[in-house]
Amino acid sequence: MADEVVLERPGQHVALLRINRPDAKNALNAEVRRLLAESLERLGAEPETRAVVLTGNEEAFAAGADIKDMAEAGAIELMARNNHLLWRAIAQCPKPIIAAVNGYAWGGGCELAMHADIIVAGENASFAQPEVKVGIMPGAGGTQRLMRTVGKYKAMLMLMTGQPVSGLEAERMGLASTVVPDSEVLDKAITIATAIARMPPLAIAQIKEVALAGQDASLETALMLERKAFHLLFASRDQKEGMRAFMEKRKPTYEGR
Ligand code: CO8
Repeated sequence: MADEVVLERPGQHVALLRINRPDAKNALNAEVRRLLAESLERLGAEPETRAVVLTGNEEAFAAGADIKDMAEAGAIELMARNNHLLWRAIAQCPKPIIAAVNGYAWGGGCELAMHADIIVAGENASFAQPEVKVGIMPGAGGTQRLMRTVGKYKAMLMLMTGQPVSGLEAERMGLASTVVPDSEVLDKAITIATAIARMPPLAIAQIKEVALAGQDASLETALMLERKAFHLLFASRDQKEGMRAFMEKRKPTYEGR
């Protein structure tokens, strides 16, 4: 059986993870979720990777959790699977993740996209939380991340009707960072990842950690987190290099130290 998550290296310091279950519209079965978590943990820890692009194929980013894997499961069995630990591994990846979305990003697929830091959507991509149509509700952060991303009224409409929104609508709603013609999605995501990979990695890591943690804290606490991280970066060589390069009118070289 071919690997259900494929790792490629499209450029220096950039990793590309491709979900590869074309016969099942990239539905997230246990193996895909395990491989995604494992890969992101590994990429998150290796210094040579500075940005990760996450994608599917032209038809589907991922059409949800695998319904066939859970249709007959009971509550205790689902609980014992401890899937949240795999999702947590994805959420806690310290490297920037750019989702390149074509086709269906439904259910767990939309939730997976919302684990990314940046979403590049194809015009005809389709984002939905259709769980309600099969008698359940989102279980991997969909209710919470969607509410925080697009606000109550857009979120409730999607959650309670299961109706999809296109890539164009998603971008207007703030559910995608940018929208491009379908054929340009992956290139655009790789271009963004490459640009981020040229930035000082410690600053990128602090931006990600503080921006995400601050979302769930009071403004005062979040501002304190920001201030501490800002001060901390002055201990890095890359801060000295960046500012000296500016003054010397040359390009900086960042080492992640
Ligand atoms: N699970 C399992 N198999 C799927 C899924 C899925 N989510 N989506 C598609 N497939 C399979 C189909 O069963 C079909 O397989 P087969 O050829 O063996 O019959 C194959 O992929 C191709 O699909 P279709 O023939 O249906 O293709 P269409 O182009 O006609 O339709 C759709 C594409 C519209 C995407 C359609 O497949 C569909 O509606 N899929 C289900 C979408 C859905 O309801 N997703 C939400 C699932 S629930 C969920 O995600 C809960 C998240 C909670 C996270 C917690 C983690 C456990």
